[in-house]
Amino acid sequence: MKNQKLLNKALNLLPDLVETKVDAVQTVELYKNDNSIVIEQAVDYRKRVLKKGNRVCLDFGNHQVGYLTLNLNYRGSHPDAPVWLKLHFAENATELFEDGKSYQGWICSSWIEEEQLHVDVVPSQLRLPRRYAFRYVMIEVLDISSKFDLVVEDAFCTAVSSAKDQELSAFKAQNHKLAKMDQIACRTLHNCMQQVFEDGPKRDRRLWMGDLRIQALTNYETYNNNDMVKACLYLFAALPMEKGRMGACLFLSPEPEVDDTQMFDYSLFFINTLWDYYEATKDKETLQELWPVALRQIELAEEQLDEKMLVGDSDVLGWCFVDWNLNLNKQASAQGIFLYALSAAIRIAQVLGDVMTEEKLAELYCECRNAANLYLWDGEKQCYISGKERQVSVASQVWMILGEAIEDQAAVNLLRRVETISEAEKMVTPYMYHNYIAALLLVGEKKMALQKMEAYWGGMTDLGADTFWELYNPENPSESPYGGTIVNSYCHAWSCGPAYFLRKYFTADGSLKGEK
Ligand code: RAM
Repeated sequence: MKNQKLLNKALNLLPDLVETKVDAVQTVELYKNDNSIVIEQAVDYRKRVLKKGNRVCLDFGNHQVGYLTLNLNYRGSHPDAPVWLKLHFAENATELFEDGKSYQGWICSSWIEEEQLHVDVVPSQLRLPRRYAFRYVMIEVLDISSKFDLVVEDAFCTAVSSAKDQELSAFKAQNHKLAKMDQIACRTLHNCMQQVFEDGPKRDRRLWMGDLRIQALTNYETYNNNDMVKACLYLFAALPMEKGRMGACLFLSPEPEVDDTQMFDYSLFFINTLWDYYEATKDKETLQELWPVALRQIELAEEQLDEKMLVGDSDVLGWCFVDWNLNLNKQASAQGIFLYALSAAIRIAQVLGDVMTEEKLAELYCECRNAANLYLWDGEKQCYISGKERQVSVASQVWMILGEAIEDQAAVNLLRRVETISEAEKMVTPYMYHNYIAALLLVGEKKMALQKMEAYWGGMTDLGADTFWELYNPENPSESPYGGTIVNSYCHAWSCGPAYFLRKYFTADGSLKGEK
């Protein structure tokens, strides 16, 4: 199954990591006031002598991904027993108020960034072997001999990323707020750029196809590490699942291997990501070499169409991600995503001069587009519906627009109309919001795109985000698809889109660049 030739290409293109030493910038105390968290500067950690039960919280000033080192010393008698420490790392201050032990959700609790360890020798330097994603570290002395006290004399993080800040393209935002949004988005991408584009450095720390599409787009406007995108495309192509299906995500260690998860939408996004890569680089050789892999995804998706040329309902479709709104019916979104992938495939076939395939794909596109408009359009509600229950959702409209099942003024009207349909299922991830903003821009609704971006990503900024999150539902900020926010990721690459949108579409004078 594994294609060693493609794999070697991928491995040779993987970037090196850059290490940066980051000191803890201050010591803080955190407490809750009603529902909000108050963070106050506290006595410098170096000046504290820690006894049993004492805690000290270090603030590293911004979101970091790396390895923590603590220089430990003591006051009093020679240490006559080990020091028993608990360390709690937090990307977001809220994590420090959650109890890892009470988490009962479906995703593994081992993602919770807590450690307990014994230090036998003090003074000593403690370098934690595991990489963490954090801004804050709470150090708690669980037990220590009464004959001595612990002093943390120095604390620093060896931060790692393959993104080089000196290579970040310059950008002048329209105003201070947007500049901040861009900066947070860039930091999000930066911290997810490790050996591959990770989805989140706290969790799952791996390469996912759906996340890669957005990261790659943002990368072209920011760090421009195009070889890294190429490496990721080759990794996916080299490590297919059965019948050549693209896996939804893959692991690098101990050996590169595809996960056993497949998703209808993520397999197809390989095609769009390949096309975007070609548009950014004009690297035709890669386009040519990976074209068969891309085309195979269309063939496999086509097998899932029914006699009406419709993608099946959620119960037969298998996993199609779309969003973490767990009520969402995915059928209409999947149909739109298929159209979206098909149109990228048609463009690839054109560039490669593969006329026969181009014609076949164009025919398939028309059939699927007609089916969407015939069977999934509700004439009364004047919007797309999804599944047997005829569910209305924002996601369905967005993907039909991105798949160009509906265009021009009709598409503009549709996006405005769906806002007024109260029962319409909403979006809960920056991932789906990204696609929503893309749809608004595609239909020329730039003002609304900017407003929505300001309201949504700005909402996270107002809540103190240093990096943008995996999930943010303005109506329920403590939502989690995992049965507990303690495993949510607060630096999640699929939310780095503002840097892409602002840089590609909005200049400092407010005009629209690169309009489609
Ligand atoms: C989350 C992952 C990743 C995403 C999948 C579908 O669990 O972190 O970002 O692509 O869901």
